[in-house]
Amino acid sequence: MALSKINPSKTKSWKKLSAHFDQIKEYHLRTLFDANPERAKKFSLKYGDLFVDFSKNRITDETFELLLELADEVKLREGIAEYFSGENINETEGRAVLHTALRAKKDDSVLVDGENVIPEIVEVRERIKVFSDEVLLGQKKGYTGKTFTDVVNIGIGGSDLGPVMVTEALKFYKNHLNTHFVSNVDGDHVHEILKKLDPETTLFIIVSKSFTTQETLSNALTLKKWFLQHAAEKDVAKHFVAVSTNLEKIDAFGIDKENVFPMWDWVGGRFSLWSAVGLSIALAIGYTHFEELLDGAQNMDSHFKQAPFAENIPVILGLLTVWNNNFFGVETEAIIPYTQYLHRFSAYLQQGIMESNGKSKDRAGNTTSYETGTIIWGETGTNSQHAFFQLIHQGTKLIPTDFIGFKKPLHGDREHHNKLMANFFAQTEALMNGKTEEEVRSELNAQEVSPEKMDALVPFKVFAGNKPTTTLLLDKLTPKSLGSLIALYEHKIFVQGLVWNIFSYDQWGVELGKQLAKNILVDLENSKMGKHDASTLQLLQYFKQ
Ligand code: G6Q
Repeated sequence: MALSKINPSKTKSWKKLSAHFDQIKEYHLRTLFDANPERAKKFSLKYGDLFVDFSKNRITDETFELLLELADEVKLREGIAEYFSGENINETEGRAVLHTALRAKKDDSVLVDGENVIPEIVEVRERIKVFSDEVLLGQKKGYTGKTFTDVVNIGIGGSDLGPVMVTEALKFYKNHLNTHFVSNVDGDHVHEILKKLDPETTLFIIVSKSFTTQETLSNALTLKKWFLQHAAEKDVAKHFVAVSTNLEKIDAFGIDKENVFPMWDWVGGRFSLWSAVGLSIALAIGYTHFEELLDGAQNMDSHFKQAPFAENIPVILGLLTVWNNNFFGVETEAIIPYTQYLHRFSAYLQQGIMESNGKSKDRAGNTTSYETGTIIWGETGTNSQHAFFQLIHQGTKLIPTDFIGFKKPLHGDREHHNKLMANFFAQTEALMNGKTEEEVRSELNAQEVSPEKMDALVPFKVFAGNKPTTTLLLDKLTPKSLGSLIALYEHKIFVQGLVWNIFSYDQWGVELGKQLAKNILVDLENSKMGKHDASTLQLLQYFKQ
């Protein structure tokens, strides 16, 4: 079975949503809250230790009902069943999409081409456990008999962003190993990291699903060359590990078969941190924490699979994006975590969301007549308040924003945490309410500002408000809660892609640049120049001078 191929804009519910939008588009959130004292309660959900308040979105009861109708009409329920059961929903690559199987319970069964993949997954999990335990306990040693102190993950895109984001996010749980990430083919990146390493105590993990990625292979070769300036060829086996589906290519690199962790083509790179791609995570925080991360994701999977849509967090958040994107015409969404630990979270989600839903052909191959994937961006609060929040508050663009916060700080500093969270709540309140002319005038009055000055200042001090926000409040940043949070966004991606009738799990758009770069590299390394447009040719010649 394949995913439905229903043009959402032709459904009855979409048409109803359009008519409804015309009626309510000018409603102010203030008025909606005044009119219904139950609104906050009605538009909030709790699952485990995650509390989601989406009441500050520009919706009414009717919007909510119509969005749920849309989900039914585009056959979201059937789609979710296909997603989890290993159907080939990544049609253009002929693959299943099974990152959810990577965190499934041991006795679950998920069939790919008639074969249950769970036993293999469990076997690899066990190998990750044994390997990380041995490194952490000092049983695995480097070529001079010293225990490992540093781990370098060499990968890019999906083979880098997830591990970096999670190891940063869970730094509080970190052990004695230092983790480093080399991704950019910019030699300055790898050479900067090399300055911090000791060949005798460094473990290298080459992560590449295809094992053909130029950036990763170049960095891996540079690191191997550096290593061999200190050690012998036979020592490579002790210091280099690989995670890939391409076993032949790994063999040629000289990596010991024992040190090869498989992955599967039914796991997309950007969703692969739950597999052996997360080996650097297991090493950084220990296997038990890694398993808690998987557990948290598994919890969110159960919720997404089972909860009725009206109580289903990823479904609702996905539909809200559709509402904002396709009816309010918003182009971007900001994700603002109020914890420094999540400083790579938006960057990670930029790939997850934009590579998945940045498509303009529908599942039947037609150009979509409606907008699809939004632009994702963000930084941590409160820093972003002092940077770009001005535009969210008073700019001309409507930017729905997710605020992610935690009830408890990890280091227990309540004083700091209250200040941080006071800002967190203040922002969503300010974005919703804005500041009326009356409020501005009474404030200026209290400051005894002259009437002339007041008249001049008022227009600039008025905030329209009515900016949509969604608040996600968790208990504490733990491996488990992080796992749930990531899985929530993964499923939100699925919901949006399904509604928009696009294929979320391929990424053909990334290919063209890679192909051209190969040709241009030949031009850069040779005296003769290939065929290029006048601008590119001029730039290449200037670069080579
Ligand atoms: C993710 C993409 C992409 C991929 C990188 C690295 O979904 O497919 O970001 O992860 O291009 O690919 P390899 O793991 O094959 O080196």
